[in-house]
Amino acid sequence: MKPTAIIALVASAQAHSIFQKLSVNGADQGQLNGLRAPSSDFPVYDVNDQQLSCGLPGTHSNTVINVKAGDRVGAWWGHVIGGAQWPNDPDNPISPSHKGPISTYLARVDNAATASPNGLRWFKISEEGLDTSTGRWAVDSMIAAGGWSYATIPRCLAPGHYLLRQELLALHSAYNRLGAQFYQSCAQLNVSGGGTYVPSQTVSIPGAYGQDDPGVLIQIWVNGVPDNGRRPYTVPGPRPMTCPA
Ligand SMILES: *[C@@H]1O[C@H](CO)[C@@H](O)[C@H](O)[C@H]1NC(C)=O
Ligand SMILES: [Cu+2]
Repeated sequence: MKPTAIIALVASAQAHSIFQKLSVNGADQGQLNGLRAPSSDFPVYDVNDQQLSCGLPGTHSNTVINVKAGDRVGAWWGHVIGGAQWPNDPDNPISPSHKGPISTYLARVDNAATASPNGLRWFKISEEGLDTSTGRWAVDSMIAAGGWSYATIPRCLAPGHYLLRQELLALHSAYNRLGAQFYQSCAQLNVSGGGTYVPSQTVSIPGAYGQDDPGVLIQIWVNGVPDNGRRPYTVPGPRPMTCPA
């Protein structure tokens, strides 16, 4: 490999991110506790990759985190495991170049500590894309919140074990096919309280996205600004579930 190629690889590696910690109503649950998180900060590029479910290989906690329906859970993102790669790391929690949406999904499982992440029926509980009035992406909100990105466990949800999957989709190079970068980990939850609702509309992951979906293969740079020209951006996948009235 030529030295220039190595430098290019290192430069791109420095820009990635890992979801590696959970909070419940603001209470930090501890580094990698209750999580399945990649050890590498590299993304998944292929929407049909099995690792699109809970991310690249890494740690797998034995813990299941207790939450109540209606709780606000936070996912914490960092450049590498532990957060910053070095003091004043400008790419922690992620390089600001990595504009894009953040989505949170749940899937019912029998045992969140041991369930396979594949073959599950996922439903989305929250999404943030682009604010066309400000040009602000979900990733910008996450950086402004010190690496935290939040979702609320729906109040109507039936109790039981779930995997929670948060996905950050970086679109800065999404103008190339296979250029969009999917980052994700899963948290292992035991949901109590709540109601009886079990969403019937679900998707497979992988399976929910196509490589050429308009939210995956997209040029967000318009006149040198990564704001999609302030045109509406539709986050890939289904819309978030809503509780029955
Ligand atoms: C889930 O949480 C409920 C309520 O705290 C608890 O009673 C139950 O034992 C937990 N179940 C499992 C399998 O962890
Ligand atoms: Cu990156």
